[in-house]
Amino acid sequence: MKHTLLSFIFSTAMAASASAGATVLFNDNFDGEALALNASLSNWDVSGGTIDVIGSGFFDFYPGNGHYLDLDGTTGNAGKITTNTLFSLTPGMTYQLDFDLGGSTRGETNSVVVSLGSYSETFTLASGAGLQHVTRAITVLGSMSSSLSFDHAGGDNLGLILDNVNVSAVPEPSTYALLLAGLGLIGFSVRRRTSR
Ligand SMILES: [Ca+2]
Ligand SMILES: [Ca+2]
Repeated sequence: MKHTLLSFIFSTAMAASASAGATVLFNDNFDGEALALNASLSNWDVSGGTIDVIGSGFFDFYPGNGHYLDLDGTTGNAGKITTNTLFSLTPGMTYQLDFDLGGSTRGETNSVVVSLGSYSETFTLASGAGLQHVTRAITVLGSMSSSLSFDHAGGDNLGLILDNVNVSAVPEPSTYALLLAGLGLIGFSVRRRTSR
């Protein structure tokens, strides 16, 4: 009985932390963007070159993914895309960055630099690398405002494929630990009262 109550409290706490968990700050699957070479985007600024919006019916290198980006457009100069959203990054939160990145499928290796806050990482994919899901957990030491960017190298009009970009905020595990410790104390006092 006591154990059942405690495990109920524990599972409730876990469920609460899971549902209260991730807050989506940004999501773009590019399906709402019109198919076009050297396109502009609703949620991103394009600079330093161009990108193409391709997909179903128009250079569909990865069928079944709606519309997506070729990060090296058709002007011989690869683009850099930067979110219009400026993220307020604060310590105590983990920012989860997710995106799908694919090889160009057209015979060459490409690389892109992905940046958010103090996080920066270069991804290099061979032509046939396939569409890969990337997940990164990003923490910050001090509060800062930052946009998210993908900066593609080169400029031969054949670039990496980008789709399904998502940024979520998740409370750090230490926050959960405090929550669980608090609920554990409640469980303990309930148990003492029950045994009296
Ligand atoms: Ca898509
Ligand atoms: Ca290329």
